[in-house]
Amino acid sequence: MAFEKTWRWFGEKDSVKLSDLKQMGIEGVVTALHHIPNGEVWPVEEILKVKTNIEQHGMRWSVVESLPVSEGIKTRNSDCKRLIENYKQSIINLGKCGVDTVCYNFMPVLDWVRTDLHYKLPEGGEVMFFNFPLFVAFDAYILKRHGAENDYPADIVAKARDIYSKMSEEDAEALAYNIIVVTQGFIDGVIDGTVVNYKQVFLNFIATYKDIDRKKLREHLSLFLNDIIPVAESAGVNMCIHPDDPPFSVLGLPRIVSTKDDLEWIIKQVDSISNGITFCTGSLSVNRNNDLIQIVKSVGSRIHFLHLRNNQLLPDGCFYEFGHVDGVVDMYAVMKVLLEEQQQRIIEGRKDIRMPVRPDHGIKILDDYKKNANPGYPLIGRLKGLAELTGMERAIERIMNFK
Ligand code: DNO
Repeated sequence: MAFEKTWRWFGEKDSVKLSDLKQMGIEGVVTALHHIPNGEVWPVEEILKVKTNIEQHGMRWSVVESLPVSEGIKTRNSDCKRLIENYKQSIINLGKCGVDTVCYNFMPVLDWVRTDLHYKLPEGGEVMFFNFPLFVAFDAYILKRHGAENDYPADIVAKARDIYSKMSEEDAEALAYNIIVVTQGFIDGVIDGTVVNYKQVFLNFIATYKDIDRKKLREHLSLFLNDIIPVAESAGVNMCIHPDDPPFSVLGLPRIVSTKDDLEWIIKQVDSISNGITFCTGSLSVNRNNDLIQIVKSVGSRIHFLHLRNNQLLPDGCFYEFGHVDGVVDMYAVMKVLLEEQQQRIIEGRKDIRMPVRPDHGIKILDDYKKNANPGYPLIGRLKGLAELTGMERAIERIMNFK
């Protein structure tokens, strides 16, 4: 049957054009209304404009990535009610337009985080790197977050101190800018390039979590799910939460979408197909204890969207992204168990058998150097990944005699 092949597209400003995607064998587009400010309703007319444009290019709008969950919902501040009403209305509007899969995340303040956006591989490609001690140096000594040293293991803090003592002021500033602004701006994070005093603004956001621990954040997620999932269900929309990237606490903030246990807990909060998961191999595999096969076996029936990519893991919590089928993720085994899940859906006569997949991130190679793509989203590197994944998928289907 094969998964629906999709591609993340950042709208008209993306260096890859919609008209290019068909040539690449793409069936569905993953995008968002990036021009609507975080927390505001996505109007039907705006949704339809994007949808029609995609359809005129012979594809479908497969997945919304992301409909951002505002900080006010995660912290349940005084604006929470209005924000949730707006969120519901956006889901209703998407459903009306026939856009039926919505990816979101519940990571406090920061979405994904990397310390180096241009790590050179010996072969000449470029990937993104997360250096844990360097990240701690950012938190404790560049950002100077109060009490940061107590939030990380002592040996990592010692390494962070050493790294910081050898850092130039320019490098320190560039690191902060990459973490707070560059990686977050294009995905509609809390801070974009227009904020002047971004380190202070970032610290202010972190401070709003001072009374929110893991338990409290879970409570907030549960309340959110209980509010929005019934609405999504009647709108015919499947919500799918994206795992934390990386899947552990950073900046002293709780992260609650990191493990099999977390995912099992989430789907139990509201027993509905609409309460689903984005299965991101890159994010989950950074925790060596996460057994991706077991995760699919446990929560597979609620997986609505696949992000496939790979990592190389290093000591001290460090890792870098790598080729889609090479690295710590046994992509063959993962692909096989996901295809089995799809077969199961066909047998059960479920409607959601598309299981949209996108090659997540990619190695910057060749002509990618001439283009100005968002970090992690080079054209050729991702296309190579898609080709590798598709080949693997075809071979498994043939060997397994899948329909
Ligand atoms: C990064 C992405 C994430 C993802 C969001 C989903 O490249 O994988 O930013 O889109 O977490 O809400």
